[in-house]
Formats: sequence, C-alpha cells, structure tokens
Amino acid sequence: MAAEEPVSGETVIRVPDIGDFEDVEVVEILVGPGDQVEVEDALVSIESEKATMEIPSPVAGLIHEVRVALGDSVSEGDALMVVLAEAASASVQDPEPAPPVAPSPEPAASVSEPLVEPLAEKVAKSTPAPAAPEPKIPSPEGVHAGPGVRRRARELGVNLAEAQGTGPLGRILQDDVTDHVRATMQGGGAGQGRGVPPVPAVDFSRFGPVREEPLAKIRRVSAQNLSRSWLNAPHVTQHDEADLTQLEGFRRECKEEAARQGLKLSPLHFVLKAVARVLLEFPDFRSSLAPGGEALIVKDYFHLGVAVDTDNGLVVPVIRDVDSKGIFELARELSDLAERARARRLGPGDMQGACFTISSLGGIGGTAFTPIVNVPEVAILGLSKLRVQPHWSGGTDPGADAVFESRAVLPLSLSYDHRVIDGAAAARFTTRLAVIMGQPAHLLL
Ligand code: CAO
Repeated sequence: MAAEEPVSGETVIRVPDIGDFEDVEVVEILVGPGDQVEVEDALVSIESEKATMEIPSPVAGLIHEVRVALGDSVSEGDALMVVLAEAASASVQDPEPAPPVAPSPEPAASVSEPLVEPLAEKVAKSTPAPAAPEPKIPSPEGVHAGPGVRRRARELGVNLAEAQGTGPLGRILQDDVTDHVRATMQGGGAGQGRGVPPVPAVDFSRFGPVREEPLAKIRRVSAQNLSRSWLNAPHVTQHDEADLTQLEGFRRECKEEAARQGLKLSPLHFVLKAVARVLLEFPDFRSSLAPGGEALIVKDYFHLGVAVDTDNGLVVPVIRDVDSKGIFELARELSDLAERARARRLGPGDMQGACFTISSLGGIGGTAFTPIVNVPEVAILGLSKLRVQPHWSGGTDPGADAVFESRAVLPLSLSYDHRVIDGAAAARFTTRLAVIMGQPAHLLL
C-alpha cells in the first residue's frame, strides 16, 4: 500500500481535480527553488473567472523545480513543481492529499486522484540535492500570501509588500492586513502604500519657460494633512442655504456697539454660535472614529476650528467652548487668532482640540465649494458669500397669492465623512442650522 511505503526522492506535484475548470491561469507562484515547504503549504494560486484557488503541497520537502510561470494556463494533471520530498513526511501517513483552498464563490471539488508522482530513480540520482534552506523571508517581489488575503488587500488598497507577515514562512495572514490598515489609519503617511499611483513627473520646460519656487512649510504640512483627510474619509458635500435676513438686521443694529469695543462683527461670528448649538443636538457631528473604526468617540465639548487664510497657506486655529461665549467675545477671539496666524505667532496648542471646523470664503466670494474634512473630525462647514435674492412668500405653490421678497441668503456647504455621517443626517444638520440662523431667537431656547 502506498501509505506504508516511505516516499523519498523527487516528486512531481500536479494540478489536482479542480472541478470543471480547465485552462486556469497561474496568478501567483508562492514558492521557489530551495524553499522548504510543509504539507498544506500553498504552492501556487490559480484563478478562474469564478474563483481563486491555492494549490497546497501534498508533501513536505524542498522545492527543487518550478514547472509553471505566471500567466500559464493549467488544467488538472499538469505538472506544477518538483519537490524533494522528505522521507516519512506527513503525506506518507495520509495518502489522501488536501483539496485546494477555494474560499469563494464555489468550493473546490474534492480530490479524486493522487497528486504526487514519484519520479524515476535515475532522475533523482542525477540531480544533486540542494543545501538545507534558510526560512523564507518574503521579498516585495515575492510576497507570501494566499488569494483570499490578496483579494482583501486589493479591496483595501493595501500594498502587501509593506505588511508584516506573521504566518509560517513569513506568510501574510488576514489579521496582518487588518493590523497594517489599522497602523496606517493611526498615523501612516498620506497616500503612502495605498495603491495610489504616483503622478508622473513632467518636464514642463519642454513647453515654455518655468521657475521652481519652494513651498512654505505651512503649505507642505497642510498638503500632507489634506491628502491624508481626502484619502482616509469618503467625502460627500451637502449644499444648503440659510435665510440670514433677520440676523443681518440684528448684526447691523450691533455695529455701533461693536465698533465701540473695537470690533467688526461678521456673519461668521453668528454662524459659530449657531453651529455650536446644532452640534449640541447632533453629537455624531462632533465625534471621531475610534482607532479600528468600530466605535465613535463623541466629544462633549464645543471647540471649533476656523480656517484662516495666510500668506503662507491655510492654518486652522481653534476657539474653545464656543457654546458658552457671547458674539462679541467670539469676534474678539477670532480676530486675535487670525492676526496671530498671519503673523505666524500661533502655538501648537492654538491649533488643537477642535471637534468641528468652519471654513468661510464669504468675505471673498463664490457660491458654493466642497471643503475637505479636517480628519479625524467628521464634518466641516463651508460658508460662501451672502447674496440678496428674491424669495417667493407662497412657498412651493407658484400660483399662491403671494409676493417676492428680497432675502439675504447664506450658502452652506457641509462636507462630511460618509463612514460616520449619513446623507439624511447631513441634510437634517444643515436644515436645523438654517432654521436657527433664520430665526436667531432659537439660540435663546
Ligand atoms: N458673506 C458676505 N460677506 C461676508 C461673509 C459672507 N459669508 N463673511 C464675511 N463677510 C464680510 C465681513 O463682514 C467683512 O465685511 P466688512 O469688511 O464690511 O466688515 C468682509 O467680508 C471680510 O471678512 P473677513 O473674511 O475678514 O472676516 P471673517 O470674520 O468673516 O473671517 C477669517 C475671518 C479668518 C475666517 C477669514 O478672514 C479667512 O481667512 N477666510 C478664508 C478661509 C479659507 O481660506 N478657507 C478655505 C479653506 S479650504 O477649505
């Protein structure tokens, strides 16, 4: 009986019964000459239109020869490898070799024929046995991972060459991919190792005169932060508008008093206050995803970041406890922060701790934009320029006995991290904000 006879010398490993598949492509060769393999170690991956499968080794031993190349088409019975099998290997005790691993979508057919074939002694004798191998250390070119792991890595944009394999022979396991993603989310570089193809370098001088100007440090840092935010958070922007007619009237009334205090009130100061109020009602918007992405950390404080445009680039100082401050106090504090930002006198503490950010282009122009969330925050509110526009007092009924009134309208652009915020929640948030700003007495409730 084959099970009782020790198998030693060279053994040809062939494609086992793989069901109805024929001419299946070799998509990965997981071992090379000189590698030590154990029973069940994956040798090659093959991929049909329906499934990816690993062909496991039915014997323990040294890989002597690889008989297929990437891209080859193979069918049942085709030779894959020649292995110098160890005498009395596990395969000897168990003549029934393991079926190939086919995680999805169809299970592999069971193996009905022997997969190993002893070679003629003559061949074995003529081939010198290779020296005992060192354990295989995966190289970027020859990453050691199964098809399921590779598929998941592809889906997540993980470069497997950068993941640390903890399996046998340095093999990369599902958990290693998870750990790699977690580590990257917690502090990895922007865009690095995420499968984002680099922008090709172009020699612009071929098209006309050019100059190279170094980027200010602030711009370089914010470029990195913005890329990291953009790549980590799936962004959506909800556009809306708030009727500020009443609020603008009130702002005009406060103008003199503000001037007496050396201040200029801007719509932004009222928006800060209204946003703090809405954040109280919508805790998810002042949260961050916990490391690992399985929980939300909700912040019960109302520190708001405000994007400030400076000659050297964008900085985002933070106003603390906006919920408990008055409009004049907010105006004074923002003016001080913006002044210090432009004079490059902000300390790191001035730019930390926000739970939400506002970016106002209202003093400049534009009708709407898509601000980038300041991750790990989950939302940012963009403000564009107030405009006076006609409003039909008859609502959505064009035939109503109504009139056109002129209203001051503030465009709102709320970008949010769709992993945390749903579109419906975003629409509720901006709707509520518009109500509060439209009838500022709500702030007193
Ligand atoms: N609509 C119409 N006018 C507006 C307005 C709006 N939404 N917001 C402000 N204004 C007015 C102000 O009332 C002020 O008018 P007066 O000169 O008559 O007083 C003028 O525009 C200039 O305001 P400001 O921009 O200097 O002041 P602010 O308090 O509104 O904003 C700050 C302060 C620091 C946010 C702003 O100066 C700034 O830097 N904005 C740019 C932010 C940025 O670059 N964001 C883009 C980042 S990418 O997401």
